[in-house]
Formats: sequence, structure tokens, C-alpha cells
Amino acid sequence: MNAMSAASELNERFGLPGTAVVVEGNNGHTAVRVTTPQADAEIYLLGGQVTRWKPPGFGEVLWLSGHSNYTVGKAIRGGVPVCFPWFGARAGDPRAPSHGFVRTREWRLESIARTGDGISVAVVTTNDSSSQLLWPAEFELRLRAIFGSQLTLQFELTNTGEKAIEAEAALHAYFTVGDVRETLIQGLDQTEYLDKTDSNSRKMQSCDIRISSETDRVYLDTEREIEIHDPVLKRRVRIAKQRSRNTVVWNPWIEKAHSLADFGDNEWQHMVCVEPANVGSNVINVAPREQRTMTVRIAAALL
Ligand code: TA6
Repeated sequence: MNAMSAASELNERFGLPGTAVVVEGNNGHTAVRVTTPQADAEIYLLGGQVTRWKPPGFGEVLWLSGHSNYTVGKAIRGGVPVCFPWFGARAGDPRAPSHGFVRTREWRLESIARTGDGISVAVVTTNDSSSQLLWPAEFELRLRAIFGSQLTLQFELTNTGEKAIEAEAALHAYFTVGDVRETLIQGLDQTEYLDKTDSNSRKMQSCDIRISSETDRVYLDTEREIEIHDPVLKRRVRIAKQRSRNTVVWNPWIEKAHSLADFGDNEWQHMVCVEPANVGSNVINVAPREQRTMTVRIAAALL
């Protein structure tokens, strides 16, 4: 079945005419496009990845590279990749895909529904023979995106097997900024972090975060709300989270951006990642038949 027929078949089953349409997106990959008075938004079945969210009166809040791949086996560069069941490089397995394997596979569209002032889109992925070659667990992972005047992302992991699951998880959100060099990231003052640009050394954040070089930090044991203060776009973006004990902040800066084929040479200036996560010592443990969730709420406001 080609992507158009897959998209049109799914649109028949799940589409809400004039509001939420299942379409053939980039490179023939199936996406759900939401158009309502509260938000324009998009989520791809590839990676279960939210790629756009634009509330009225604001430009795009999420960032997407203009050089992104839309191919199975590669993560879409931008939006909100789902990192699971490990974050970054897999300990002891240099050949394993970075950030786990769910962000590079097709997920299943489970539902599209009106909820409150928004549209809820749920996508699901489960273990299969290919995942079990990498990671033997049995699981069901659902991402529920609620596209309204706020963007709510619910990560729902269920252990469908008979053995306990231990996994890392992150919602690796990319945000658009006017100029990252003028942007302040507020909310992590006096929070310890591991500095991945300095041999993972443990440091203490003093004041707001300013980006003036490659920045790659895993903030520890924090559930605080983060605010991206953007004087160029004259807006602030609030990221509130529940049941997430880490926050990762990343900007590749010049050299790292140049080294990434799916990152335009100057795109680093217009993005920053703020990633609710549970990684390292905050790895999540799920007993058989149990469920673990992580929720993120994103809102934009004028400065
Ligand atoms: O979240 C920050 C990070 O772990 C960085 O170290 C950088 O690797 C980034 O993720 C992007 O990773 P990716 O595999 O998507 O290129």
C-alpha cells in the first residue's frame, strides 16, 4: 500500500474534516495535520514525532531543520523526538542507535479526538522482533499530543511483559528562538548538571543559562518549570513537566552544527533544545503490567 493510500485510509478512519487530516507528508511519510482556531500543528507517524505547533498570534514554537531527513532509520531533526529506551549513546553498545530506537520507526495512529479546546492525537509503538534484537523488553509506548492553546505531550509507557523494565526516556524538544545568543533559559539556577562538553563533569548552574558556545547539559533531580526568554521574537515559552527528574539543554553551536548533515550551517542560531527527561540515576523502572507516564505542557506568551 503506498503512502497516499495509507494516509487516505487512515484519514477515512480517524480524520476530523477541516480540523485534523491524515496526509502524505514529507518523503511520503504519513502525518496528521491539525488546523484549529487554537493551533496549527503536525505529528508524524515516523517516530511518533510532533513536528509543528503554532498557537495563534505566534510564529512556530517548535523548530525544524530545513535539512531534515524523513526516512525510516533516521530521526526527523527538530520537533519533539521521543528518546527511548536509552538516552544518547547506549552504555556498552557503540553500535546501538543514538537515543534508542523508537524515534526512527513508524508508529501506529491510535486515535484523533476533540478534547477541551484542543485536538488529541495518540500514536503507539510496541515491541516486535526487531526491537527485541536490541532490547528484550515487552512494552507499549503511547505518545498523546494535545494540540490546543497549549501543547501537552503525555508519554505513557506500559510494561506488557513478565519482567521488570528499566529504561531512560526523554522528550527531546527543539524550540525556535530569534537568536540563541540573545536567549535566556530560566528556571535552573542553583541546579547541578553534568556538562557533556567537559567530560560529563558535575557543575552548579549559576543564574539563567546563556548560550555562547556548544552547550550540552543534563540537569539533575529537577522538576522545575523552564522558561525560554526570547527578546528577539519578543516572547517567552514555558515548559512545565510532571514525573520528569532531568532537564537537558542543548545547542550544537557552530562546529557541531556543521558536522551534522541534517543541520543547516547557520540553523544553530535559531534553536535551542529543552528536554524533559528521566536519564542516568533517574532511569525509570516499571514492574510487569504497570504504567509510567511523563507529561510536558508547553505554552507561549508575549514578553
Ligand atoms: O540532547 C542532547 C544530545 O544528547 C546531544 O549530545 C546531541 O547528540 C543531541 O542530543 C542530538 O542527538 P542526535 O542523535 O539527534 O543527533
